[in-house]
This record gives sequence, C-alpha cells and structure tokens, in this order.
Amino acid sequence: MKHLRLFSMLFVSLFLTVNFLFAQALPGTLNWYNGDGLGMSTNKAYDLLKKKKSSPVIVAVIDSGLDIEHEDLKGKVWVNKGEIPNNKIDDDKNGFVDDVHGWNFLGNASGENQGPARLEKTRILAQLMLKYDGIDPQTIASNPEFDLYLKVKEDVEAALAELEPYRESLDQFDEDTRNYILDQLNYNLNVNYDDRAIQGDNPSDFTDLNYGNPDVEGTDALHGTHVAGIIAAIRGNNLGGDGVADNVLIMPVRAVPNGDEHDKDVALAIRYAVDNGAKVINMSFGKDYSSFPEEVANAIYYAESHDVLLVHAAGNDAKNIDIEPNYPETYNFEGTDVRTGVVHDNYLTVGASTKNKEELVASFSNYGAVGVDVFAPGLEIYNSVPNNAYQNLQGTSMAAPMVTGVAALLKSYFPSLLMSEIRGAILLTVQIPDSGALTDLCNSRGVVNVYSAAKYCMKLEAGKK
Ligand SMILES: [Ca+2]
Ligand SMILES: [Ca+2]
Ligand SMILES: [Ca+2]
Repeated sequence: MKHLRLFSMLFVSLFLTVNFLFAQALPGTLNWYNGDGLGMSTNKAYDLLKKKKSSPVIVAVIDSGLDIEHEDLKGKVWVNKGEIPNNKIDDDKNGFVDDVHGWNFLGNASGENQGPARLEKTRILAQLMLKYDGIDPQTIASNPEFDLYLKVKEDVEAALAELEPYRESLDQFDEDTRNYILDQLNYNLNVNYDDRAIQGDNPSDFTDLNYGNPDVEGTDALHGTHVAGIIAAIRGNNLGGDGVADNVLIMPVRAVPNGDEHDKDVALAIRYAVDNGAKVINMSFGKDYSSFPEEVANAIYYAESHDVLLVHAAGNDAKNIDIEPNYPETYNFEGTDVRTGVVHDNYLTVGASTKNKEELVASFSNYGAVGVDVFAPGLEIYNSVPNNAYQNLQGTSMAAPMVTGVAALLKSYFPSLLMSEIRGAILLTVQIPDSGALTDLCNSRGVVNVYSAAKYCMKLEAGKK
C-alpha cells in the first residue's frame, strides 16, 4: 500500500524528509492545491458555481480506515439509513451486518482486526515454493509460472538481505523506521506469516463472503483519514484544510493493510461501494504484483456498468507504469491490458504534481504516457489525520483524492451528467504546462483544473436541456 511505500521512500532518502512530512503547513501553503497557479483553481470554480444548487454525492474511500469522528469531517460521513447499529442483524439486507458507515474487510465478526499483511510477491512466493522449491532450473522447461517464481524469489530474498543486517542495530533509527524494518522482516516479507488468520476466509475464493466487520476506523486510520479530508474536509472553517468537494458523503471501506491489499478485498470493496450508492471510488493504494487481476477487473467493469468512476493513485516508485505495472490496472473482459488500447471510461489514474513550476512532477510519482491519465497536487498536502489532528503528507495517495474530489464536486453540481462524461470533462480541460513537462508522463499532458472542467460541464449540461 502507498503509505508503506511512503515509509519505504523515507527510509531510502534517510531522514531529511521526516521533519518536513510531519511539519505544520507553512504560512501561505495551506490549501494551495485549491488555488490558482499550479493548484486546481477549485476556489475559482466555486465562484463560478455559487448560484447553482448541488446535491450530495456518495464517495467511497477504499483505504486503511477512517476516523469518522474527526471534527473537520463532521456531517461528511455516509450513514446507511437502513441499518440499525449493533443489533447483529443485517437490517437493510445488503449482505453486511451492522454496516452503518461502511465495511471493514480486514477483520472478523468478533470485531478483531488483522495485523500487518504480506506483500503480494511474498504471497506468490509462498504459494509457488510449494511446487518449485529445490528444483534445479536446468531440469525444468521454461514456463511463465516458473519464471514468476524465480522473479518473486529473487525480489523477496533481495529485500530481506537488504534489511536483515539492521535487525541488530535498530537503536540507530527513529521509531517509525524501526517499525518499518521489523514489519518488513517479520510480516511483509515473511513467507510463513499467515495474514488471513483473523478473517478465516479463503482469500482465493471470491464467493466466500463471510468475513469483515463494521469497524471502519480499524487500527491505523492515518492514511485514510487524510485521503478523506482532501476530498471532503469542511471548507472555510479555519480547521485543517479545505476539502475539494463541499457536498459529499464519505463511505469508508477498509481494505488496505500495512502490507499489500488482497485482490479479493479490493474487488469486494469496489462491489460494496457500487451496491451501496457510491458514484466515485477513491483507490489510493497499489502493488507490483496481482494474483487475481481478472477478479478485480470484473469488479471495475461492474462499477462501469453502474456509471461509477474509480480514481487510482499511480504509485510512488518513480517508475513508468506502462512498463512496470501498478495494480489494479484497467483490463477488458478478457483481461487484456490497457496497453493494448482498450481503455475504460470509468477509470482515472493520477500522478502527483507540486506547487513548484521548476519541479512540477513530484520526484516519487509514477508516470506513463498511456497508463497515467492526469496529474494533480500530491506534495505538501495539509489535511486531517485521526484525533482531530492535521498533517502534511505527500504521495500519489494524496493526488488521487484531489481528482476524486473534483469528480464528486462536478457530479454534485451537474447531477444530470454521467460519471463517464465528467471523466471526459476532467481529461479535456487539464492545465497543460508551457514547459511540456507532462507531455510524455500522462495521456492528458496536464494538471487537473476544476474551474475549466466546471465551465465545460456547464456546456454539457446546457446541451442536454
Ligand atoms: Ca447491512
Ligand atoms: Ca443492524
Ligand atoms: Ca477545514
């Protein structure tokens, strides 16, 4: 998941960024992402829309969890009105017991939550070593599965070799880094660790739905609370930051652990969000490998068939995702990659931009002339974190909810437009930098601009009357 990668990045770049990351917003930088210049001109869009009525839009945040009591999200959390809390009955018969605010796929009916998770490469290695461990590569005919086994084995062993020496000298690091190293060694990279013991389901069986609980906050809601704040934090109240959208309800769906998310949880989280009324789904997570890409693709297609937009973070590895994937990717029914030219109209992948013209692309941001659609602010983003606190965070995890917020804002002011039309409006109205800095890094070549998109939507709406 992305906040793990964030720590990974921290670790690589040592500690210079720590103070910066957890610092308060500097004067003049608060809400820069909603301003003009290299922001998204959100505030200017509100001036344009001020005489227009809006209607609430439900936005699902598939993430690490949400502090639903945060002061800057008051009144912004989705309530499942058909569900009576805590009576152990699925009152609204949607398949989920007591899901008053959303669902937590990282737990069980007793209310227990899973701890850290393995990385997908560790899971794949654990699976394939049962078959291939100890086999001499010379004696086996080359096949994709065996090649994958060799690749994940090399990846996992290299990562372990890099971190293992630090086990004896952890005292030299700060607490976050110590925890990162220990989690990697003991859980994320440990083939023998069962990260599904708490749920007790079969993670390979997508019809085995009997797991999870209604605890949408869980054990580490920092990342999800920040993401939700970017979308929905109360505007103009002098607390924290301003959310992008002013008439939305956040539906938290907990599916992203410390480690890689399970494809099953992602697929079911998408379906949960669609079935319960979300029009936009934010997905600030990703991973290098996927065991069940077709199942996730089917869920994405299910969202598309209900006109629900999915917004995905491009990832923080400074890599070209047209070459090295960052899952989930968009596939067609047959599982054909987007790189073959099949592009769905309900999916947006977002890279991270900055407020610095000279370094418009955040150094960590993934890119891809085909696979990344747009850029949006993702550096020095000040917003809500649990317990009524606020922090600056950075990452494509922050850029994706910018776009989610824009899409939700437009849907709330232009309810007659389809999400696929709103997606088109966002892509066609980006601000393209004179420098051409984004030309080869995303297919729209620009940074999202709410004001221009809103103007475009006004024309679209007028054309429908
Ligand atoms: Ca229910
Ligand atoms: Ca109930
Ligand atoms: Ca606020």
